[in-house]
Amino acid sequence: MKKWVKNAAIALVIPSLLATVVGCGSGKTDGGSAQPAASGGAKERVIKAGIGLNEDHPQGQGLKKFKEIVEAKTGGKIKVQTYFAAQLGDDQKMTEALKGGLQEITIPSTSPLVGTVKEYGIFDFPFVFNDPKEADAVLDGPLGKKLLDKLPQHGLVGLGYWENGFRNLTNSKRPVATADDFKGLKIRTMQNKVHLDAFKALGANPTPMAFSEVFSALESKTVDGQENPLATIESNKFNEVQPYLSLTNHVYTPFVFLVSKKFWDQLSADEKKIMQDAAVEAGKYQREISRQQNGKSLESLKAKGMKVNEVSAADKAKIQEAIKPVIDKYAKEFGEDLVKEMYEEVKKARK
Ligand code: TK8
Repeated sequence: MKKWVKNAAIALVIPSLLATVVGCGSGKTDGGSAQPAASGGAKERVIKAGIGLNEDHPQGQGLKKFKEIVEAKTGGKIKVQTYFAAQLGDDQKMTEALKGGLQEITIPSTSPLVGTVKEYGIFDFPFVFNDPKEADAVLDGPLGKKLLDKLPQHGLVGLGYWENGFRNLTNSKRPVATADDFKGLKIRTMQNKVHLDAFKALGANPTPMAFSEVFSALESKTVDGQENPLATIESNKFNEVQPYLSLTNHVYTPFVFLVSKKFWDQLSADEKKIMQDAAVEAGKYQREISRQQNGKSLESLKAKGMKVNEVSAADKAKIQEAIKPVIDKYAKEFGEDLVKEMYEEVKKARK
């Protein structure tokens, strides 16, 4: 082929090849899939908000409330596409997607976030809170903010805390009422080293696992049990594969409302205020329905045939004693001053 013809052919082909590579390679949204500013100035944006739990779960209800508020307050300029039940992946995968600017919002438990902000592990200590109002006071106070302030360096912005709730143990082997009853149980835990080490200290055999894999692991008996709040146990039908429910209430897990910093930094001050206020307002609503649902779920799970047992205060104290070395170890790792501050905040909230 004549040299000039070859060069002309290359000159024609390369730009379109480059456009293809750049187009599919980036995959990144530029702050939602922003459209040119529609009339009225503000940009139109379509953003992806994904969570791990079902639409009927209080977390799903809270996200729909958030969507409703944001779309109303922006006159539809910001459209929130909602994805439930880990359609976009589990907590850790969606959190990574936010860091990369591939997704705009997710609301994970704080436990799997310890790989990003290790200090969130203090909320995995057992029996820290006696009731949800104490948790609200600590999370919405200076300590909760101190931890939110650690997120931007990791490409994340935290707009506040919602409620996952008090965790209870289910399993397919036996009632668990004492520290000894945990011995030998294969228990699924969140991807969190405090939970892993605490269950090991009780003689259990813990396996860290993403939430969306839990039902099939229970059904196939890969694991004997798991632990989650009552609303989650019911919403994910764990009662169908877990005969025993033990009301351990061993840990209160918060959700943290996360926004991709790549997206957040593209927003105007007005857009940021709308998002922040909506996360707080929807969070208040979500906490309320979470507490109502947990009450209803206990009765419903009993009616569905789960064998429910309480755990006495004396036995909870023995459980706490058995895992004390684990808590002491992680208090050093997370910062003893921070742990001290948490217990002081709890004491203040109790008064
Ligand atoms: C849902 C999870 C879940 C958590 C777990 O995304 O993994 O057990 O309690 O609810 O965050």
